[in-house]
Amino acid sequence: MKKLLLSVAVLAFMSAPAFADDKGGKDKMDKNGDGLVSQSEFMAKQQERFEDIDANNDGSIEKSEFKAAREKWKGNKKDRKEQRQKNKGADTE
Ligand SMILES: [Ca+2]
Repeated sequence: MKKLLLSVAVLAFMSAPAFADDKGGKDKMDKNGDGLVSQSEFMAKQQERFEDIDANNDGSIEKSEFKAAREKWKGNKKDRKEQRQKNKGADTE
């Protein structure tokens, strides 16, 4: 049960930012530029995310790796928010 919950949490974590990055997640995943994200394009992105989270490259995500990735993502999200606010301030000056 614990593994199932962790798997669901990992999937939610991996999927959510896919559509929320600063360069438009959908466009970034749409490698062939047809305006659609195919299953293979989507899964390729998820594989990339899995490999990012699996810091020791053992093919499994441990709780500590998940936590570290989550903190990194939170930091990146905060940086993007600050950058947007800076850009917004520069536009109004
Ligand atoms: Ca690992």
